[in-house]
Amino acid sequence: MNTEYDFQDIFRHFSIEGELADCEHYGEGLINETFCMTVREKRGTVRYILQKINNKLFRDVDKLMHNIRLVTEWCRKSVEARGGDPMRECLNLVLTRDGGSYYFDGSHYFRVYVFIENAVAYQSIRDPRDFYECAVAFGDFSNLLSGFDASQLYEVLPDFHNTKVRYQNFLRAVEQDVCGRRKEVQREIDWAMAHSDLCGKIVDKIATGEIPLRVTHNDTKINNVMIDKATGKAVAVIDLDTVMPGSLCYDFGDSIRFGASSAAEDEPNISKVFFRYELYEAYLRGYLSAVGNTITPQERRALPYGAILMTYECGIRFLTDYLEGDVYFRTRRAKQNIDRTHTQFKLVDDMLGCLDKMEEAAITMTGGNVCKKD
Ligand code: ADP
Ligand code: GN1
Ligand code: MG
Repeated sequence: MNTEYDFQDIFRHFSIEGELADCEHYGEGLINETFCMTVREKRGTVRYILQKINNKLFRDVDKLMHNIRLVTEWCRKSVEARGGDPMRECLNLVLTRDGGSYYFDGSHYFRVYVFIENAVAYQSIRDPRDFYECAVAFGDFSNLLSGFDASQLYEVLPDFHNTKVRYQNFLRAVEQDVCGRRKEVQREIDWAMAHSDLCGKIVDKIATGEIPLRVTHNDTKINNVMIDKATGKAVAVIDLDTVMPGSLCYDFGDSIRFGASSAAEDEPNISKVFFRYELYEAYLRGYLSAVGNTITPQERRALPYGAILMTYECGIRFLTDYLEGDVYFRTRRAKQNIDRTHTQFKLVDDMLGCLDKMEEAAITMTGGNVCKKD
């Protein structure tokens, strides 16, 4: 048993009837500290996920857990209503003995989830089928939550995908140039400025109500999807720390940003980086097969812009961070944030180059709520 924390004491605060037999580090998450608890219960040996919440990033744990509690409760009811397995197809919080969603031991915050057995969260996409399954998982997540009133959620990371605000932050970093790096990245700054018309493409539509606010996950990577070990099919979406009100196009777009690239996010050799259109189509197909009929025609049309914007936004965030001295994104080598900026901007260029084709596919592909061309 790991002895970093008093796990027996932590365990006793959660409503689990049994005896804690073991508790060890688990998984490869980078944000929280995750453990697997093995518990001897009447029904046999049962595993649970215990997480020490990263309260440096998520400073208001009450708000964070308010979001997670509401979303997991809603998902469980939706899965039950469709005759699915609510202990497997969504995250389930185990409450504390006094009905709370987390336990504070005086210095750390802990929460417990039911362990989703016989499933794996892969770190990278092994083949296009994984990417398709990732799309099914996030499409289904949106579908399960389509009736949920997103205004009940707190914005735990305010303006997370407000591209206009991100652009203002970028301009401020250019202006202040605290590290004297501005000259070195003038070409990248010029590129970002020349594409600033992108910023309002979704934010403005949310403001006018043309695109609805929904529950968004905001970290739609493959390692946040549990995939069934035997069938290779998506089981559930995990890691709900960043659930917030947002546009469905953001979640779709962020998956495309990370998954439909030919190379790593920080690939230094830009000639290796290009947008893999066929993976975009695979994701679109999976997403539309699962998202259901609540996706609106306006949202379908905006899916390609979701991908472009998430990539542009990430690019300007990397560039901002470089200008500010690499203070936000973890770097292992000098200029890593410049390499990251380059890959994102190259992908945006590629996507803009095939925007018509991307839009055509988003509008005409079957699944979801089919819509007509303008
Ligand atoms: P982080 O926010 O640090 O990325 P995650 O919530 O994604 O943390 O969890 C880290 C890892 O723990 C996941 O990649 C997965 O392997 C495992 N994990 C998380 N929740 C569960 C669960 N309910 N059942 C099984 N494994 C889980
Ligand atoms: C951060 O650390 P990770 O990979 O979960 C960032 C995302 C970026 C991503 C780029 C909370 O996510 O928004 O897209 O880096 N998460 C936060 O690699 O800022
Ligand atoms: Mg994770």
